[in-house]
Amino acid sequence: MKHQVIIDKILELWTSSRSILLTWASNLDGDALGCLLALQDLAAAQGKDAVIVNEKPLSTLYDYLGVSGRVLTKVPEKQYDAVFICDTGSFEMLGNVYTDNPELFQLAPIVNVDHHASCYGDVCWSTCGYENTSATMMVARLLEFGFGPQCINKNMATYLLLGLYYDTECFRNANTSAEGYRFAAKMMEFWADHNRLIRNMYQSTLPAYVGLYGEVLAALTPIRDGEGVIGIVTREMLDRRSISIDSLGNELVNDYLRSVKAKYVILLKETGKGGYRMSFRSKDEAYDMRPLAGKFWGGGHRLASGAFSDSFPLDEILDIFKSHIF
Ligand SMILES: [Mn+2]
Repeated sequence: MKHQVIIDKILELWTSSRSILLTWASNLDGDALGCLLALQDLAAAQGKDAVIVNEKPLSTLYDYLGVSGRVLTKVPEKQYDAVFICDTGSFEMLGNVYTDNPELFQLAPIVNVDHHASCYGDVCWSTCGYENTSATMMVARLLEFGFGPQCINKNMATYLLLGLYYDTECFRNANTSAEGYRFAAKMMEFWADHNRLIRNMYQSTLPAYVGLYGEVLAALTPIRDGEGVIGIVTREMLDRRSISIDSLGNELVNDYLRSVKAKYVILLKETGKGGYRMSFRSKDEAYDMRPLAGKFWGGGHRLASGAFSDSFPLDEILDIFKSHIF
């Protein structure tokens, strides 16, 4: 289906719905969150009732937005005319929100807005490629086309810009595109609060976390003369600082570890049960992180992948990394 036909269908469904469920996969993902907050604000302005639900409470990383009360962890029992899912690859990724509400997902029309190649839902608008660097760019297009640019107020523009900054790491990763810059310029014209986003996304690390990052960075394990480096967050480091693993986000791997001169970096985070969460970041297309993540049944993108293991001890994991040939 042509994009415009799908956009028309989505707008038709939005317009005819009074009660809407908005949901997404990861409570960390600022792009999905930006989409849903903007849609909820639009719904409120139009006298609709839209609720945002995630299986987990919103990460404290977003405290600065003052919206944690808007994200529920259980779907309120009532009639829904439509379900909008943003930036999420499959129903299964919704976790409890999906598994606890089988009837809702069977009966209500499902709209899937995603900038990855996903295919599910009654109306699926999924585009991958340079033209949609973030899902918020798609939502902005829906809002502008359906209700005119004047429907995007300062808060909504800030939420939409958050999505772009989250997915491009503020124009620093391979998702960065000319369209992304144009979109950011447009959101700035709508008075998006760029300073607030930058201050809170990149300049608000608590001293205990900076201390943890310093300890990790001071003890890096090089692979093949520094071709790659591994950073390790141990359970003990976290416990000593009363830092929970869930509060870490991607800051350490994206902003600090990746600043080290190497082709690729790997971060291991030890969980309470002796398992390891793994993040892989490449800075060179020739270093595809997916096969390495695949050795631990993980996956993702060429330049950014993830995995989890609770079946290998640390020394075996390090041996697997060191013996991998790209
Ligand atoms: Mn996204």
